Amino acid sequence: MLRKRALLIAVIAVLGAALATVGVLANNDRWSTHLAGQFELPVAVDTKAQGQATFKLSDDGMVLHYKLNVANIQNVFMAHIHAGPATSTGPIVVWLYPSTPFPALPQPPASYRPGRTNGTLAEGEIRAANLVGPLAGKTLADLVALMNNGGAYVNAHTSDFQGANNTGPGDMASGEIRGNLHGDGQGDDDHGDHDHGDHDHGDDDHGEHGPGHK
Ligand SMILES: [Cu+2]
Repeated sequence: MLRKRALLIAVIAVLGAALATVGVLANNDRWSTHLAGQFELPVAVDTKAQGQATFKLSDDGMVLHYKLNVANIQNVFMAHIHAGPATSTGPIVVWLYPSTPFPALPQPPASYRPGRTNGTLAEGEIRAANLVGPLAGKTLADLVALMNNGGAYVNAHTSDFQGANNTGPGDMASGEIRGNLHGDGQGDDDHGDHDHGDHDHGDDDHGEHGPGHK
């Protein structure tokens, strides 16, 4: 009798967890991530640069509004959403900064910000037409599915446009700061949803301020 009851409790617990997971996946209309050098792959980047990216889906699911705030980043020139889990790198699926791909020439591109950037690097709207790479021709729902499943990350790239690439902070063309996207549930406020245990930053829970601002 006791065993049966224990089994029943276990089943209820598993069902509850499953339903809670489905609920979160179904209800996300906001996503965010904290970008830092420690999350870069294949090797972490020792940099003071940080970032915070936030995304909010319109009620009709056709427009994804985004904002990318950065702090203490040097020589930034592009930032993207990439497809890929936290454990690997993957292709670009959305251009965040600049909002459309730049041509190979001239170098450096118009988006180049030599020296330090603090504050909002990019803000705009993503529609299906903005999807590139493996998501080209797909719908925003396909991007949302990636973001819900831990399959998308934001990466910001830097360069001094001299000599070799990837020589250190301010010259990381492969990516200087990165953060894996996670769902923040649903709501219209900009506060309170950033209680995920894997984030150890304490001063940037409000979407209007870049991390590192006091
Ligand atoms: Cu990128």
